[in-house]
Amino acid sequence: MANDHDNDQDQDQDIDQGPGVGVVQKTAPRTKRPSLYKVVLLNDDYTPQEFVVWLLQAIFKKDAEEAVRVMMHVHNTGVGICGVYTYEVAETKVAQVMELSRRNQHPLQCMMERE
Ligand code: TYC
Repeated sequence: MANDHDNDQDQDQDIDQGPGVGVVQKTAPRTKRPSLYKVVLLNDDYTPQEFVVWLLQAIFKKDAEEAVRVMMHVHNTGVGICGVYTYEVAETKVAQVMELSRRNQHPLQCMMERE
């Protein structure tokens, strides 16, 4: 990854060849950027707008204005992105949305999609 300064994590290995002698060998980078996943919200006719706005603030850390904007986008288009996260974070947020919706008896649906 010669031109990739963001992820330039080549590691040098010092091969032991006795006292005073060493060969520095460059190995391939062992780290990769994690895959990212969009968490998307689906529209329905029953979940109250206020609940969706509250959820976007509570789970996705949106401020009030952004939460209303995302909720209205989902309401008007059928689908919208709440955020982009690594796999485990996205999975946790989807589970939190589904559990809060279920507990409040709303049919709100949320899913994750590989970016
Ligand atoms: N369409 C819903 C209503 O008018 C509001 C809503 C918005 C529901 C976004 C779900 O993901 C959603 N009550």
